[in-house]
Amino acid sequence: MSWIIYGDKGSGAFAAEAALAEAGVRCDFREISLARNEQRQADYLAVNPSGKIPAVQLPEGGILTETLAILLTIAERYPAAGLLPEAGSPARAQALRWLSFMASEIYPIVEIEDYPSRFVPEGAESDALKNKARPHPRAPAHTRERGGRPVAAP
Ligand SMILES: N[C@@H](CCC(=O)N[C@@H](CS)C(=O)NCC(=O)O)C(=O)O
Repeated sequence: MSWIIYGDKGSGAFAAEAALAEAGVRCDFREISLARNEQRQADYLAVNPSGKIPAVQLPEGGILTETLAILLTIAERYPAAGLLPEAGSPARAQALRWLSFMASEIYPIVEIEDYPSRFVPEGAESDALKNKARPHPRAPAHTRERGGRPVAAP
């Protein structure tokens, strides 16, 4: 069996797809359309009850969700691909920091921007929240790059 990625084009599922491609591993892609709200439909909720993409089906069977867990699992299973720096190294620590930052700081704000009416009443308040949330994950001041490298800790 091969990996199956449940995701949508232009969504955060790209990370799992990119990691498998970097590792040279074949996968099948099952499209779950966010525009059609398919992530909230019963057949997908049976795959991932949290109603989020991505989810992956592992080659041996079984579903894995949460991008951070998916990426670490891919890196662990295909060490020859060198997706993460050497275990125990300072570079590994920094890579884990950025992965954690993505999962804990950026992803939750994407939900606020994409679905503000889940947090405040629809209308002016939800538009204002969307606008407030938008710049944060795209260009947070503390992660702005200088010379192509991050200059500050999250
Ligand atoms: N904690 C999840 C978050 C995933 C997530 O927020 N995915 C977005 C798409 S990029 C999603 O499924 N949004 C649909 C929704 O919230 O209804 C992860 O790290 O994988």
